[in-house]
Amino acid sequence: MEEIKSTEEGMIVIECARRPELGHFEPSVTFEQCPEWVPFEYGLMLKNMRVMILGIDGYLGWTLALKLGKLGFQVSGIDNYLRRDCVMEKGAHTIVPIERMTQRLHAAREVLGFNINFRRADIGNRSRLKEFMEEVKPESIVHYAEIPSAPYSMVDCDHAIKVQENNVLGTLGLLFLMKEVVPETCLIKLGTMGEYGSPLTGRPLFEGIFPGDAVMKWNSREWSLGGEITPRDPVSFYHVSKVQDTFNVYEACKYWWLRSYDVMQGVIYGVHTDEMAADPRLRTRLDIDEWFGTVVNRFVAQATMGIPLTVYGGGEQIRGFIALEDAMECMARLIVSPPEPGQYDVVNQVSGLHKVNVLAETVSRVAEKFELDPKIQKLENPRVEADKHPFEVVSKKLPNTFGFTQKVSLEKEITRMFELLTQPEIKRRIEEKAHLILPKTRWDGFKRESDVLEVYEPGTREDTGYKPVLDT
Ligand code: USQ
Repeated sequence: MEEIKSTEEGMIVIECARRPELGHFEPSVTFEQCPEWVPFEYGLMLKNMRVMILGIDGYLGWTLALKLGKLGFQVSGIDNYLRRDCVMEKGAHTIVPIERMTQRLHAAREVLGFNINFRRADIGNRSRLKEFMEEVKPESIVHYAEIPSAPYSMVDCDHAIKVQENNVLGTLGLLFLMKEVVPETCLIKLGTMGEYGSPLTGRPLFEGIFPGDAVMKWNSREWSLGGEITPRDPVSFYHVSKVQDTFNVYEACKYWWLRSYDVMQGVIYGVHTDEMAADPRLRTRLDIDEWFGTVVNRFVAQATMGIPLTVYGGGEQIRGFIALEDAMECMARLIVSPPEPGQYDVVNQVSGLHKVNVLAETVSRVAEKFELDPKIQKLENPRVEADKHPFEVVSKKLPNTFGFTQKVSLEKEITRMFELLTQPEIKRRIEEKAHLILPKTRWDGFKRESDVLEVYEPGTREDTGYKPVLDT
């Protein structure tokens, strides 16, 4: 945030680019002595740093807003309630009831003691977003304003177009706005591990860009791959939208010297952060329907209601996962350490790799502590995805560069979920939408419910397959 300038006398002084009224600093002032930087839970942060969250009303956006507010950031955000609308359109609802935004803001003020500067706006409404950006002058922008569902994007042509239009064009417009209004601000863009697919060769999933010493060999010749974007093999039209975003963000950094972290996030699960636990009005949404529910969240809801856990296909497919609370910590750590101007950097944000059928076993084991006795059902896979495949994920930057270590184990977060989901009001809300659990959206375009291949008791299958590798 400091600018080095030469004075007329030829002396080097440092001016605070953030608050020029502070005047020039002594060049000998160390980073730790700078009054603009203050210690916080994860090191040093820019005092009252202004962070704008696009998509602040969503599962992640709201959770992050509360976390950042509590840590002392000045939080602003926009949302057009698209997530609420898409879920409603499918006849579903969040099983954890959430307040309207005005109530949420009020509760954050009353219970946690900070204000969030909210504006109802669509990311596609560039004049409105521009006005808000000019007013707030965010020092970091977290971009969650996308439709986050693979199955929703596969419903039909209209849904595929809606997802790609919202996600790809929204991000592209945002990049132009940032160039115009806040070119020094870091864009923290939510990508996804699903951009990489699951290469059958076993090639490691590097952090978006090949390491310097990677080489390609062919026909007795050899080339360096270092610094090039790694191959992408998206697994739905939604994941394709994320790949398109990747290239648009990468280009914008190249052309205009914008800076960005592209966060390749694994599947997030869970309900807990300390801030949300402070008051029921502060909770974030939790979806369990076939379109917006992700696998762990769905399994816990199913186990709560005695519905056999819906493992798609053989259940041998492996994905990267991270608990909500850990994912939010990663975001806070990235926000305070922006990349250099012009730098496009990628982090793989996962804390564990799991096979889907093993997840089902884990949820079942924890369920026993709540006197639940779920079964597991294997369904014909509605998706087109590799069932058996190797999976080696490189995720070194968050632990090694940003100091992140996993705090929440899978079992711990599943336990917290059962504590919440077994409450009568929430059970009632799951019950109301139980007919939306079995998948009817298929990647082959036909609309029909998947056949049940088998139903079995947890603990009766031996796991003999490939062991995933997380290289940290
Ligand atoms: N699956 C089941 N049973 C279910 C639901 C899912 O076996 O009832 C399987 C799927 O076949 C898939 C895996 O679980 O192999 C993960 O599916 P998911 O629905 O939990 O997650 P996915 O569609 O991959 O997308 C989710 C979020 C998305 C995020 C992505 C991260 O919706 O926003 O980008 O996770 S990742 O998967 O790493 O790309």
